[in-house]
Amino acid sequence: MTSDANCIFCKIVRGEIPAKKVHEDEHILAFHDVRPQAPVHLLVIPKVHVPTLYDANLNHQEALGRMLALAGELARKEGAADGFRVIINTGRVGHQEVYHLHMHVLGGPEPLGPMLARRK
Ligand code: DGP
Repeated sequence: MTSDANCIFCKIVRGEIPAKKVHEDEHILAFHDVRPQAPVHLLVIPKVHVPTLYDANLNHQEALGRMLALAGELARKEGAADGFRVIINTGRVGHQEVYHLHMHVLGGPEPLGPMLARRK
């Protein structure tokens, strides 16, 4: 499996730095974001080192599918039972900070801010 020696999320996958894990299987890992921006703020990542969503391809479909397929279950389990958001920041314009593909799962219990809300 591809792993990057210096990547912070690869280090979490390898158990070299701690994380508050909420799910782990053969393909993916989910853990709490260290700088939460909502009452529920999880990061869901492929275990394999894929820098950005630009770099994803069909070899990654098992991991990417599991990331989405488990988002609702994990959000609900962690306290976001009435809705949540999924965000994948990508590249410079997308304000990506950590270059290991990751999906943010952000949830309430109360409604989140107006980002991407319909403008009146
Ligand atoms: P972004 O690349 O901008 O989509 O967001 C990266 C997120 O990763 C940011 O919300 C903070 C989080 N983060 C950075 N380093 C660590 C870490 O070592 N552990 C955890 N749990 N989260 C981290």
